[in-house]
Amino acid sequence: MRIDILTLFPDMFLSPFNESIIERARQKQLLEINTVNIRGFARDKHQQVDDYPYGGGAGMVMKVDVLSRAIRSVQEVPGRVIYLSPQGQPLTQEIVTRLATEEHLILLCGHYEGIDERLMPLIDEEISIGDYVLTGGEIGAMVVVDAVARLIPGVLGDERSSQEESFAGGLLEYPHYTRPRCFEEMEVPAMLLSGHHAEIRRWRKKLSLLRTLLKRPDLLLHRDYDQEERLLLEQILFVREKEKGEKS
Ligand code: 4GX
Repeated sequence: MRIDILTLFPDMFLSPFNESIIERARQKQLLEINTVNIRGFARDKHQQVDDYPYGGGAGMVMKVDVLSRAIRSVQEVPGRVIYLSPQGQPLTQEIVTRLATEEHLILLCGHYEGIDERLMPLIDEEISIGDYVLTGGEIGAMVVVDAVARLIPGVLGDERSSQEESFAGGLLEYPHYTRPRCFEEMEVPAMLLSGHHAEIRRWRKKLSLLRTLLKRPDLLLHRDYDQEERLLLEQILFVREKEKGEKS
């Protein structure tokens, strides 16, 4: 997958993309990331990339001619152009999964009051990373790259881990434990030491459901449940007295 990032601040991406899993994905050529400095497409002597808004008002607007040249410069291979903005579709794992199937993404990072509206025909999709206001689109672009990259086959060491985690199944993750067995009087749950793999799997699923119910009940509303999940939820919601304390 190729990702081009159009930005006024390419240096902001240096450490996030030159460390850890993203760096390894680039080394392995599973992912090609290019940062493109928008200022390089300004033509006047001051290299101006923004200007005063028509009609007046505070702040500056990014220039449509400069931005369109920047976008077209990376379109020798057509790519999906995404503008990071609070007005976009809120980013979800579903959107991330769809973006991960693209061969070429072009992420446009805006600053100031945003971009000239006439750039919109060149933009395929507007995405927001959440309902809050950032100083620019760069951190949003990093979030998109990070979430998409880990779904590219070969990027995570263990192929199962991207699917087993949070949200992949629409549920939060079950709790994890590692050594020592006892820390400040807190024991690792006995179930995990039992060696009964089928029961451990069920126990984890039940705790995923319980945790989602307590922390993110909104995630449970529009979800399809299989037979096992219905049973586990029923157990969670209607534990009868005599069943308390029994292994469940
Ligand atoms: N999720 N920002 C975009 C410029 C801007 C201002 C107004 C359109 C209209 C953001 C977010 C975000 C800050 C990026 C403002 N664009 N990006 N920028 N939330 O807050 O992605």
